[in-house]
Amino acid sequence: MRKILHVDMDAFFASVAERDNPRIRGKAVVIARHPLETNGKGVVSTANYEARKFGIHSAMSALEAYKLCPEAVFVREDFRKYKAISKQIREIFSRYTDLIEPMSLDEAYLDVTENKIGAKSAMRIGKLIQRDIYQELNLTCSVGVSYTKFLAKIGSDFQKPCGMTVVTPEDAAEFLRDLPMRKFPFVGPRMQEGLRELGVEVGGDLLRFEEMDLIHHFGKAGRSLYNRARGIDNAPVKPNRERKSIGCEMTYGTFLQTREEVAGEIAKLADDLVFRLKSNGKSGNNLTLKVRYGDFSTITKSMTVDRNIENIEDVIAFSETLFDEQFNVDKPIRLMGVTIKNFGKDFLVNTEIPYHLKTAEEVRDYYRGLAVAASDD
Ligand code: TTP
Ligand code: MG
Repeated sequence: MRKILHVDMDAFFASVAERDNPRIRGKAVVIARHPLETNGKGVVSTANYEARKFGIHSAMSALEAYKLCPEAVFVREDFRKYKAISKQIREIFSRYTDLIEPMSLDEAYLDVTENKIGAKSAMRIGKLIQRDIYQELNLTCSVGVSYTKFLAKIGSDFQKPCGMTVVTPEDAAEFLRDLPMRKFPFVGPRMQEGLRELGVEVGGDLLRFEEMDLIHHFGKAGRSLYNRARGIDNAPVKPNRERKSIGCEMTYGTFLQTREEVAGEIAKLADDLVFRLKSNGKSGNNLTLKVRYGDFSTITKSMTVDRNIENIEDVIAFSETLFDEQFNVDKPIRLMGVTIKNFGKDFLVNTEIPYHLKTAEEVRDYYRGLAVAASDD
């Protein structure tokens, strides 16, 4: 039986901001540029627990957050700092095991079945890690302890902040039975919607389905859902994976048939992708668009541009440019994916978003200009 921990920092960016600025401690803290500085643009990365009491959360528009709590302190992201802290956290993990799989700046899986301090109890290691992180970095984290990665991940989210949740093989079935689908890792809003249409609200509802049914509805993700609902997940903790690319893709149960639908889905993919890029501290200057048509023919096209792609506006504009040049909706589309590679060294020097552009056409022309300039040389 494996012993796996999932460690996730509490309100990570916001806790760092509070730690490093005593004047804002105890206040509602929102990580975003102040909407009054950006003409109401911008999105909340995260908020501290005080701000969450007002209903503020990640991915909400900064303007909406401001309306919910005008007194909130808005703090800009500082990815360089997060990266440095993330390294310190990993150093703490490495005191206990070398089997560490960082998932983002603020979370990692650890396999502690065999560990460097010869501890029998994974919970004990979880507590030691919480202690070290608190004493040395002045930050708190929550820990999930289980025999699979996905249960450990659910566990770390189960009681936050400063929580520890243990899910044993004996408890797993009961634990999953009443768990709402939104708490299942890797079940995004769209899959949740699909599941809701099938009458699946909690883990236990999944037990009614055959594996083939779920594969039919959700592709590969359906298979892992089938297994996970039964507490099965053999995925190993893979240490030190140095990623060469970061991407995300989506399979459409209902094929995309119009250019408007494509635009809508590109926007969603861009949102997911930029979040993954940021949480990995990466940006790159090559964007690849993959399209699989209804007849399963699959085409990927990529473009290299003159700077690192790291904001949603860039990803949308370059994806749309590629789409219009290389693809069409003559055949219905069953899958789209966007990937960024060629990671730059000077990542996360924020490229300025062209706020001066007003209409969608202006924005598109602006990016087309950049793309053309890049492909000329
Ligand atoms: P999370 O672990 O999802 O959130 P959190 O650490 O802020 O809060 P929690 O206590 O619930 O774990 O994400 C880690 C960091 O990633 C978060 O501090 C900010 C960033 N982030 C974004 O930039 N955008 C997002 O939509 C989310 C969810 C997180
Ligand atoms: Mg977190």
